Amino acid sequence: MSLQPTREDKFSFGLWTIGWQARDAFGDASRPELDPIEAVHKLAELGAYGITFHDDDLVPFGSDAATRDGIIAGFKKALEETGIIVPMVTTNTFTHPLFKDGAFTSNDRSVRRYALRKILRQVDLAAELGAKTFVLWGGREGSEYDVAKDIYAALDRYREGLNLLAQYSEDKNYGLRFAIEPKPNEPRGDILLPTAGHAIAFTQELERPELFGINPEVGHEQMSNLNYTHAIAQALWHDKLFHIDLNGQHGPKFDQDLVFGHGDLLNAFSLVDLLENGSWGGGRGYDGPRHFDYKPSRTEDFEGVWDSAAANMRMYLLLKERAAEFRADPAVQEALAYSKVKDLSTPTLNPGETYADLLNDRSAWEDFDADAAGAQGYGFVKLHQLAIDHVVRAS
Ligand code: GLT
Ligand code: MN
Ligand code: MN
Repeated sequence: MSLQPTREDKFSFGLWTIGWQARDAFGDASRPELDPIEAVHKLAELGAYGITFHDDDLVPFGSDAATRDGIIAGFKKALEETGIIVPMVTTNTFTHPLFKDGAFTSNDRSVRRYALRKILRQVDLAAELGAKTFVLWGGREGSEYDVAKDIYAALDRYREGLNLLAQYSEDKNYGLRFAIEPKPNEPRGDILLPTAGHAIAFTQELERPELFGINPEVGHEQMSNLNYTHAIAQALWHDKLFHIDLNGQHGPKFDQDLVFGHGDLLNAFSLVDLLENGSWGGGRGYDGPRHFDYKPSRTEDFEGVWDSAAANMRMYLLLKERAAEFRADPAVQEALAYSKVKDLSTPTLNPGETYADLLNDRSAWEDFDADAAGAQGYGFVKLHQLAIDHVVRAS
């Protein structure tokens, strides 16, 4: 298996990732601006297939129509020259001070109306560039003070806004699918739809739930101390994994946006195994873009930026290779059987069996040796060690 990325690997990067100038709450930018055209060419050279962006990443906020048209034309030319595609776009509803209390859910109705206009304009550009997915990260939708936000009303307004986007996209035959990106906090003290589970539940309340899924980010779930692989498995199970943001995080702290796999490596391994190979029982994997949403560390110059971009793809391919070897290993198959991992796919009732049949089955209760079952080990540690042996290539 080659560790050289190709278009078939479907690796994509946000323009705001490699273009991050490393301005943070405590310090100024440590890198100059990156020209989006150069970003497209460089990503193509490194083996990526896609680039994604917020409206304002490409066209600075407040640009006039002629400037906007010129920038978009230049960007399209770079896409044509390189073959790089735009699988997803999103809108910036968090940087400008006007969004300090949110966009869809700002207490100020005029801000909510302006936000809808800004997002609809980006929906048009999404369609123009052939994007399939529209991501919605509501980083400013939330509060610091419980008494200052009516959460019922905020969810009503969120729903109203998302319903409008779906209706617009359908009326225009854009065929877009919308992916909500959960995050627990930062920049707001508490953000609405904080985890994958909250966001999935919310999609069920929309007029066209089938057009809405989620875009979970590794670090965002791990900031809540949740298991990212579990979140992705459940999103796949609900058919709601519309897009994915890969990066690295060291547990519950500020959002680190490290290179993929540079945080919890073993969780990254189980994730890649799931995305590539599906579940043990035959549940589907993921065939969409492998999108990296990371921040090249503030310590890096441009050489470090491109090294870190390449590192994301290398990490993914390394883990993909190790996952394939893990699955093919006879010792793993044996350990899996001992651990009864695949037995979980067998329905608990026989075909057509009713609760009356179950109640009549003496082997399930009267004759069942509960103590013997309780004494039996599962061998999970041995199985887990085999996974680690593959990750670190011990043999
Ligand atoms: C912002 C955020 C990311 C989101 C981006 C999409 S913007 O950088 O931290 O997690 O994916 O809006
Ligand atoms: Mn993040
Ligand atoms: Mn993200």
